[in-house]
Amino acid sequence: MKKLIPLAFALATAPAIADIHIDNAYVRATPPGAPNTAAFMTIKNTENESVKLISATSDIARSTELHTALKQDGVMKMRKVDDMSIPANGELELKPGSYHVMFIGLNQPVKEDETVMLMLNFSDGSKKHLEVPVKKPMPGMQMSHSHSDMSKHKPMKAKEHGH
Ligand SMILES: [Cu+2]
Repeated sequence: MKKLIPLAFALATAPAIADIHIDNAYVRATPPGAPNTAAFMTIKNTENESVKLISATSDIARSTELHTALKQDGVMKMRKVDDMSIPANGELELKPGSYHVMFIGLNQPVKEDETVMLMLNFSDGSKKHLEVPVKKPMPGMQMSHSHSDMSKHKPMKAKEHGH
């Protein structure tokens, strides 16, 4: 019990506003008629205390939720979570097959090269207002790493110099 007192005191007197950075954020483009999509990003916390992402809001969909995905009996399933914890001096990667921000009930298709406004709310009271670019999902991205390796080595020889 004794250890809890100094911590509570510290929190009450000096609320730490975590230093949070968002990298590589994107929203997955949808085909026409798709009801849902998701946003992915890396959330970096450079403070000495962990911080939680507690909610997200946007106006592109009926609701914006925090989700994770896990494999159950060989099937990928999504589940709503109350929050996502970003460790002290660490990062949390939101990526396909793992944590993501879910947009449910899209008001309109989300097209490549558009920008989605997204607000992230953190447990320390801070907010991040993001303008997230929309990108097409890379084919085979989740299937195999060898595909993405190959894309780095585009066959330059395929185009011959005519003269
Ligand atoms: Cu989801």
